[in-house]
Amino acid sequence: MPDLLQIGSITDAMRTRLEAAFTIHQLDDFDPAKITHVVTNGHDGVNPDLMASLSNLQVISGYGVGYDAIDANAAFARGIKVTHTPNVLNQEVATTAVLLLLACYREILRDDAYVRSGDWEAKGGAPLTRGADNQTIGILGLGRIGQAIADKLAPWNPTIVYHTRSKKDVDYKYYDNLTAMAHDCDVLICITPGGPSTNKIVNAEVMQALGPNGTLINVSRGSVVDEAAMVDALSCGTLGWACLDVFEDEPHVPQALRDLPNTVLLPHVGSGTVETRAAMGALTVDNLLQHLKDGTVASAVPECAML
Ligand code: NAP
Ligand code: 8YV
Repeated sequence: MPDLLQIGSITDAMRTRLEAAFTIHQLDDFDPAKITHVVTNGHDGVNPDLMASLSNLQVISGYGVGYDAIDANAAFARGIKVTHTPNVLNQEVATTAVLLLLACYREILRDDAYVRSGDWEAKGGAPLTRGADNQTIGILGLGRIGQAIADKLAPWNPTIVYHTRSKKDVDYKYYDNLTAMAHDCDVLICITPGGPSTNKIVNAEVMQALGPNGTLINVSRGSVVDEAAMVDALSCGTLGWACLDVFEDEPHVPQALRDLPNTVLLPHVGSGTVETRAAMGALTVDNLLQHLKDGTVASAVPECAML
């Protein structure tokens, strides 16, 4: 059987299907020259030195749509197919973004604590919250998931605007300048890929433009937002609120961010339901098994689509 290198954890369902077709190796026990296939995830990716050492590598199958932890251009140059799991997680990640927005506006965490602590009985009704209807919501990255977020927000009657590098064929207002868009928004939702082109594009200037009444939601990658600048902006009130599923150095979240009351923090669970992770796992394995069968893959990343 061909030799597969496993990087990071895989689910039992994935293991069962993979064991029937591959000899699975762990990182502490493999012969680099024998490995033809790799299974990994969005967080671990493949270290460049490791990739260089796998002289017979043919496929890297990523469990997740984001592949910023894999050098897809280097893989393409060697004829290695990189695959990912687009579309099957669009609705789940969009739900997470909407959940964060609503939790923040309606102070769900504060009010839950208000009931549990006995403050309701002791002090009377909780302070009022912000209404989430009729907001201007800027989407940074109107791709598969960004569009699903826009669709899912419709019942709250938002004005959707967006920023991407290229204008899309949609009716929403397009901004070619992120700071200008942030200035006009109540909420900025980040859902671009990570990597060099988006590194810290949500900087101090963008957050200042979003302003003291603004809410920043990041469900993309921690690298997209300047985390230190965000802590400063939230601490001194130049940015109102932040709702974060992703961080610069996961799973380490700066203590300053944890101590702030104007944040909602999640442990990178945008796609983290049983149903969606099962669909992602199935596609991750499908790509590997299809390659064994006929040399093709089901969902290559764009850089490797021509291979
Ligand atoms: P996609 O369909 O490729 O959409 C990406 C969008 O970002 C496109 O509209 C693209 O438009 C825009 N974009 C790319 N680079 C940009 C830049 N430098 N400046 C501005 N806009 C840029 O990807 P997707 O499937 O929606 O996934 C998006 C990302 O979400 C993933 O790559 C991943 O990092 C993240 N994600 C997170 C979770 C989670 O658990 N939190 C789960 C799934 C995905 P242009 O090319 O025109 O710029
Ligand atoms: C995964 C993600 O949890 O798909 C992505 O890009 O960020 C998440 O769905 C991550 O890839 C870890 O596997």
